[in-house]
Amino acid sequence: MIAGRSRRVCRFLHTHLCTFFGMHGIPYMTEQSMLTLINTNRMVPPIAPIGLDYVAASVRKAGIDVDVLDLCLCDDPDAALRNYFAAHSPELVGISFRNADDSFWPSAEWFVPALAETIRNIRTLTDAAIVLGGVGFSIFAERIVEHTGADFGIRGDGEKAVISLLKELRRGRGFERIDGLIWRQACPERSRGNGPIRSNKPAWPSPLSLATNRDAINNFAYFQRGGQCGVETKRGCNRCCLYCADHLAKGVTLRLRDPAEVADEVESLIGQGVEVLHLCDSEFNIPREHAYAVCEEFVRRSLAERVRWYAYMAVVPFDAELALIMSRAGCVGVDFTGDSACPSMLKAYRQSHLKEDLASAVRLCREHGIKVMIDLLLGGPGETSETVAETIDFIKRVEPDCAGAALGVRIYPGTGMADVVAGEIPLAGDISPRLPAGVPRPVAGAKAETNPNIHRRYDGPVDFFRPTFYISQALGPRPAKLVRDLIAGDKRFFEPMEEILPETATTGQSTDHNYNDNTELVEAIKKGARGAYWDILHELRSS
Ligand code: B12
Repeated sequence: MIAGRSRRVCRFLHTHLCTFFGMHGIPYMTEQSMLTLINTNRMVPPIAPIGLDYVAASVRKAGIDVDVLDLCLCDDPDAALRNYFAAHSPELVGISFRNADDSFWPSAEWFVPALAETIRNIRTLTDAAIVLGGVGFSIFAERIVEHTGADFGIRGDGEKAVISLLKELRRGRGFERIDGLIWRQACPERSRGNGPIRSNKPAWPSPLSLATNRDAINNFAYFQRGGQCGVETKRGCNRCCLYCADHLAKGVTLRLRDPAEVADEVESLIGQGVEVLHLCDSEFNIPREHAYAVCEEFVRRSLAERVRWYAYMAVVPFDAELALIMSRAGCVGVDFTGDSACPSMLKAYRQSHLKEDLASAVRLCREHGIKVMIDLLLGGPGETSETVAETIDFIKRVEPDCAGAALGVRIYPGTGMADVVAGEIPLAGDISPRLPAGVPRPVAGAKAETNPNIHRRYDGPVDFFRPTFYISQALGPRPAKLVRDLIAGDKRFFEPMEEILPETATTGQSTDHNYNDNTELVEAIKKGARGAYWDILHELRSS
């Protein structure tokens, strides 16, 4: 058995050889590793499994052997799994599940069945217990454990929880002690996985400090194939947007990283050849002071000379001072959570910005050489053709580089949207839909199946575990056509895909910004494009 650092180097080489060569034909000796982490996200363009990178680093730091099997960079994932488990017998297999679905209407692709299939496959190859984690997993934790037959899941941060799980598997099996753990109570008369599911409180440790080496996955391959890599400056979000599920996965307490630690990590990625980053914070500028401090540290180390970066941001707080330091720190693009430019819709979505703030955010970005995208969320509770028109007209006048006109709000359990649909909180008077004549009005407390605002691609009872969307009925029978007509060919907008027309059984031209299997992006990145996907698509359209 190879030990210590040399073993880790071998593991690193092994992982990278596997990911480069699809694990075919590589001779293995049977080895005992404690933990094998598997990335199952094969969506293209590929996004690096940053969560696994952090978890693997933490486990290694605790002196535990860990392998990373990255199915995204393998040509044949089934063969990769077969070859790997023919040669390795880990004690625990950890599977990262980033996206439970693509959260995009009308594609509404659900990835849980494929995860269940992968788990069935792994069960035929190893007796190791299986633990799930990841942001998509954390949103639906118990349901996914139940649906896939996994032994365990970790809701929230995986770094410490997975180490505790390994320890408890070996000694006490005191599973109730492990924060974040979803587990099955022992059920002696039955075999694996049939006991009742128990959930511990989520794993959101504070203060937050992470390893900065970022060398457990092949970040450079992701940079080449995915055009960017990620870094987090904090975890958690203290906002309460009506539709957002971030609090389920990351918690509502802002857990800030030391700016020097963030900068160390950026330097590690630069050292691996990564030149473009996308911050993985829900909103970089919340809190503003922390964003400012991170930028100050980047400026102090002159990082802008070596890396450029993009961020998701709330529209407020944002001011000239922050815009200036962001641009000096290497920020080249911001995607703002605009949602709408109509006051009643901003209120419905529980946003604290005004439409004037959107105008100011775009102007500040322009003045500081930062490209700007505004993400809109059309079709929410109370949306009418007038409110959509008001938003689109305003955005056209404000002139961002681009705007994402997403139509349809993914309804997540445990969010304000789910409450709206359940009729548990009545719609406020001023956001009640002004429905056209003859359109049935949703009744508070009415069954979801009869709610005319709900859109889905599955049969049976409405279940928010599956991709389920809200599009205000007031937008009429062809809401995407309505939105596209209002956009009227303005190339700055990413439009919703037009409804399937019964007479032709075809869909309209897609000019949307769904990054799920987006071949336009894949081709552009192959030819050398780098950056946030909206920026790459924008460049393609303007050239
Ligand atoms: C940044 C971001 C992006 C960026 C990514 C940039 C980059 N270079 O990384 C971009 C814009 C490209 C993007 C694209 C998409 N995204 Co996105 N994105 C995010 C965001 C804000 C952060 C994700 C992230 O990296 N977090 C940081 C890492 C460290 O956290 P983590 O993955 O959760 O890992 C931790 C734990 O989960 C756990 N863990 C992870 N793996 C494992 C494994 C084991 C075994 C264990 C025990 C624990 C564990 O430990 C980790 C460390 O603590 C999240 C929302 C959020 N706040 O998380 C949405 C989010 C993940 N995205 C989402 C979606 C839907 C998408 C798209 C599918 C959208 C689309 N249709 O185009 C694409 C998919 C792209 C792809 N190829 O996968 C959804 C997924 C929701 C769902 N239904 O599952 C989210 C949650 C946003 C939302 N609420 O809608 N995204």
